[in-house]
Amino acid sequence: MIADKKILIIGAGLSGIGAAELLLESGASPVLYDGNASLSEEALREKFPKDSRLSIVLGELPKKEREETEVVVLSPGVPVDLPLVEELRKNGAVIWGEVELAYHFAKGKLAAITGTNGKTTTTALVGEILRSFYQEVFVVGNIGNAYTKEALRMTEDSVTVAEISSFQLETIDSFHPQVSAILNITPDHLNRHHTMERYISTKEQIARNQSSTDICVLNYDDEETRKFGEEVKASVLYFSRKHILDRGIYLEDSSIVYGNGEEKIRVCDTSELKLLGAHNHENVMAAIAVGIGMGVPLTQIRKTVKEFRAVEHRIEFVAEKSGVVYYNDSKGTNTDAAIKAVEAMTRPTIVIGGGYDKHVEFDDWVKTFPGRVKWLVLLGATAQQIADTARRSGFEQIVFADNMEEAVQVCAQKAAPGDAVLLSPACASWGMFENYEQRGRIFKELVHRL
Ligand code: UMA
Repeated sequence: MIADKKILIIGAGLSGIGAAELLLESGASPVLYDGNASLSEEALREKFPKDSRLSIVLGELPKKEREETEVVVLSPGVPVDLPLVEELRKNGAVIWGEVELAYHFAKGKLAAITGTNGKTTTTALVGEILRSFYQEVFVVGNIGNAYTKEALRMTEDSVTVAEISSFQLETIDSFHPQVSAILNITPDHLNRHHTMERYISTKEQIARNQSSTDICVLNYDDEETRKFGEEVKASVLYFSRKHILDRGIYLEDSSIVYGNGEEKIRVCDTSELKLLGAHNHENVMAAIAVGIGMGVPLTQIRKTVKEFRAVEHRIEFVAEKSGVVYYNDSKGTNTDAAIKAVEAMTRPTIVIGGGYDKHVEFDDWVKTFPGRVKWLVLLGATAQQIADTARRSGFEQIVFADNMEEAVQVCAQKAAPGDAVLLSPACASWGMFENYEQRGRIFKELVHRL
């Protein structure tokens, strides 16, 4: 019985608090521990009902807990090779991740999605696909909603989609989704996983408990995940942007097609999607595959993918005004993300850029402008630097704006029907806004007022 165990939760963030709530509700008396001594114990305690049987420890973990703990629940941000974790393991404690703990209490059908890029968008879209068909849907995990927070509310009729990071996969044991997906694997988080081999094998853990009656969705265009398809026990459903598949979801010209081994069924055309960019077409194909795996009829899937408007602030469709389409990519806080956004544009585009100065170069971003960007509207501390970089590469169509309101006005004047306006600043928002969310919301409000 979990209630009788001596349980130590490490990390008092979203995961740790979710885990503590779940354990308290299940009758356990856990210790919530965080290495950061400057956290406020009072503020933490306020998150729980009065008289909770919860101990809170901050800073140094006393010897008693080091020796007596039987189960450790790790937050994903806590490395498994931390000396404290090693010591607890040596003293006989079982180490579970927060996801593993949640899984023990969760009920119903489960889809789990991992990958280096696109996890959040794909998970959010799968959530919508599930909602179009099932009554009781949960969207949990790395997306920002701790799995443990929801697990006790689930019933046998629930369907859940979980975004699962490589950190969370390091500490699973019996976690067993009926449908798993690995979207892609490129180098990331190597400071934590140390080698690319370890990172890859960690991602592959998502399918470790699956059997032939389960489904594993994999990217056929990614060498690592394609190879993995040959060894996995689950039945593989590939998706591909570059190859026609007998069985799987693929792109043929601009159509997304589902091949079920017998016939080819057209799902939709990429021009019907509100999600833009090749990377998003992959996310949509993966979500369709997961939806099929979870038993959602194609009619519902088709309708949902066409309506889905992206996660807020990530090349999010805002509105069409006088034939001009406005996109909010306020999450484009670095040049890599801003490049993806520019490359995703299918219309002549006016870009709003600039912001907080992180002392980076903008050359790679500016190089993507020819043939795509007609005007660049600049604001914030980096405006002059970006303008200089653009001019050096021969791009002269630049306007400076003092604030977002002026920037949106300039865009509306310069844009012709058939154009797009894209807020994708390649910079953080600080100095003018509290955060990128506020920047994006102000932009959207101004667009709606046009
Ligand atoms: N802490 C310690 N000791 C350590 C490390 C951390 O005590 O050695 C403490 C910190 O002081 C802090 C707490 O742990 O108080 C934070 O725990 P955490 O970093 O695991 O963060 P959570 O708030 O629990 O959020 C986590 C995910 N964060 C990470 O994986 C870093 C969230 O993903 C996720 O939404 C949430 O659980 C709910 O499932 C965020 C993320 O950045 C979005 N994920 C990475 C990514 O997407 O690249 C993996």
